[in-house]
Amino acid sequence: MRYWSVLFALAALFSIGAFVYSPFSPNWWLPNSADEPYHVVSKFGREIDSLFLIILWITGIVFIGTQIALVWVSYRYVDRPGAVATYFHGSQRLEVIWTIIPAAILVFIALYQMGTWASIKFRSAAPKVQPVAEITARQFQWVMRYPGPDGRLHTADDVHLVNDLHFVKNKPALIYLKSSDVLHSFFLPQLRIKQDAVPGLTIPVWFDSDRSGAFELLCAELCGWGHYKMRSNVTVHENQADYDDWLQRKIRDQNQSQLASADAAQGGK
Ligand SMILES: [Cu+2]
Repeated sequence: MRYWSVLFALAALFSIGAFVYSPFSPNWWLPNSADEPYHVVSKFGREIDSLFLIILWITGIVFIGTQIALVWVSYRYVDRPGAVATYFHGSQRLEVIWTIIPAAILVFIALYQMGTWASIKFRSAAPKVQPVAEITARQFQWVMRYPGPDGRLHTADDVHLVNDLHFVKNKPALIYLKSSDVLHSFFLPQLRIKQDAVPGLTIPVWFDSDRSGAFELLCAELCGWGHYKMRSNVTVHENQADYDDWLQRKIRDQNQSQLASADAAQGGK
């Protein structure tokens, strides 16, 4: 029955088409900002994407090769009357070859990605800047603590917000990530940043954006029934003055609500 080889060929053609198409359509398989689908907005984003593409090329070429072999073998060695199957134990040489080639590819990827990994994850690579905020994940929100006018965290003038991350364009942003209950994962898809939030640990995370605008922060670790509620806003400000304006407004709001609650505690006088 050669029909099977035709069926395999169709499935292979469809998948190979998807492989060939994907590098030319980043918006199809990589999260980019909605209004500029081809523009990766961060330095790490570009590095991560080039790693994705290299892996896509390697797996794509191997995939195309194995699919062609699969279709050819199922076509060429179809069951025919009178054809007798032969059995053999295996080929040591073949096994050595198909072990060494993937191992070499894995070693290449492991070495090739080291620089990117180091610049995103090694603490020695963290930018020497004041943190933008301390972010504590909890079921089910991101509690964000921004340094107030004194520029320092954990002082009386800190600004407390929920699900609202702000930082400035073209400047390295550093946050301290915590969790107060279970594992969460701090995920900035358009910036290609992902870091687990681990109870008991304070983990520095840094990133940048060369484009101002609105992006997303998600939790990428299924952390309970309300996991989806951790989708949050990210705002990248055009410049420091813009950011300072925003923070001033938040400080005013916070002071007002504190006054209001103090007022209410005193019986509304
Ligand atoms: Cu979560």
